Order: sequence, then structure tokens, then C-alpha cells
Amino acid sequence: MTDTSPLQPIVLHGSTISYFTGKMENYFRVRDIPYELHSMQFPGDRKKLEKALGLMQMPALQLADGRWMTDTTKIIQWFEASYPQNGLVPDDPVQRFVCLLLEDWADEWWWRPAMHYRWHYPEGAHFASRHLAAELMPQVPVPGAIKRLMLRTRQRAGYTTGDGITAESVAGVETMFLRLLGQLQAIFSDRPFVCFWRPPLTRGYRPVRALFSAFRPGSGASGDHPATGTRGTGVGGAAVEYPHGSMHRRMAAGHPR
Ligand SMILES: N[C@@H](CCC(=O)N[C@@H](CS)C(=O)NCC(=O)O)C(=O)O
Repeated sequence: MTDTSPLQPIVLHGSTISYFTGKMENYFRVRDIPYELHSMQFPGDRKKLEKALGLMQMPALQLADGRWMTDTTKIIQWFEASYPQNGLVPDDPVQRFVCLLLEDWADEWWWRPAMHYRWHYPEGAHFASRHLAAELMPQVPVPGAIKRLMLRTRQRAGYTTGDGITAESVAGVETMFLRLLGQLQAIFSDRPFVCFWRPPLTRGYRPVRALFSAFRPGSGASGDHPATGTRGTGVGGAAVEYPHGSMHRRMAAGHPR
């Protein structure tokens, strides 16, 4: 185990279905760093984070001494620099560059298809808005249906239609994504990691990784991915039913939508 006792407890503020929270959790698990996941609570946590960090971003990390951090790329880099023994970033400068490049590519570029598949289709939007309303907004005194509508509208405005995924570009986003799956399939049929002899940073990137294995590996929720329509563990360990899923079946049937 990496000895991070002076930092403990490390509290990860996020959501059990947030891809970036999952990326951070995967990193901690791979490095054997203990952490506590706290579901953000809105609207209160927005103000708290804006005060502590200058912006609201999920996830955010708090160390025992009160320091806050955000942005998974920078947080992981900080841990890698502070605890280099058995780190995930290769020592060789060329491999290191490729590793960081892949991490950035997965982190920034695959966000768009991830959000598209989550929020564009009714079954994904239903699942995610229901889950987030229950996990992040239990105290908000409005009916669940209104919370779900607010979440769907907000997320689509920020992450799908509002991010330029219009009716004309849907096919392009999906084609690009399916092409990536084909390319990754070719790589993973030959070796367990994208490159190198050990897991690089991209190993922790959930949107890519999720499609090939479990959604929340190590959390006791193996296999709980919306696309596969299986069960997982949600807030407080409660079982979560995911919708039987469109994306997996569409891909299996060779239909991009
Ligand atoms: N580059 C950031 C991206 C994090 C991110 O985009 N988080 C989303 C939710 S998963 C967010 O906080 N968006 C702001 C908002 O929805 O208000 C990271 O790696 O942590």
C-alpha cells in the first residue's frame, strides 16, 4: 500500500456514476491509496466548492489538512510526483510523453461520445437523471420528476446539444466511437494494456475502460454498466438496476443507433 497516512482521510467528492470520479477511484485503487467517496450534495456543495476552488467541478478532492484539489489529470500528476514509487507514469521520457498524451486524449476527446450516449437517448437520460436526482439532490424539496427534468435539460444544454452535438453530428460522433472500439479491440485481443508493459494512466479512464470490463471495478459492482443492462451497487450500497441497453445491443447488431 502507498503510505499516504499524513493525507488521510482523503475525501473524494463526486458521484457514483461520474466518469471522472470513477477515473480518480480507479487511480486510487490501482495505487492502493485509501479514500472515501462522498456524494456531492446540491445546491450546498456548489457554493462550498466555488469558495474552496474558485469553480464547481466534479470530482473534487479534500486532504486531511484542508487542502482542496480538482481536475483529475492534475490530481493524478500530483500523486505521481509525491509518491513516485510504483507509480503509473513511466520513467522513460518518450513513454512518459506518450502516456500523458493518451491520458489527455482519452480524458478530453472521449468525453463527448460518453456524454452523448448517456444523455441523448431516452433510456440513458432516464437512468442518469433518476440516479443523480436521488444521489445528489435528495434534500431539494421538489418532486422527483421535476428534478429529473432539470437534470436532463441542464446536462443536454451543457454536454450534448449545447456542446455542438446536433442532429447532423450524431452519426459522426457515433461512427467515430465505433471505430475506436474496433481499434481498441484489435489492441486488447493481443495485450491487456493500450501500450507499455504495465497499466498506463489511461487504464483508469472509465468511459473507455468501461466498455471492455466493469463500470466500477473493485467496488463490488462488477459489470454494472448501463450499456450492458446489468446490476450494480449505488448510493449507500443499494442495488441499482440499469436499463437494458441500447448501446451494447446496437453495437452487437451492427447498428450505430
Ligand atoms: N478535466 C476535468 C473534467 C471534470 C468534469 O468535466 N467534470 C464535470 C462533471 S463529471 C463537471 O464537473 N462539470 C461542471 C458542471 O457540470 O457544472 C477532470 O479531469 O477532472
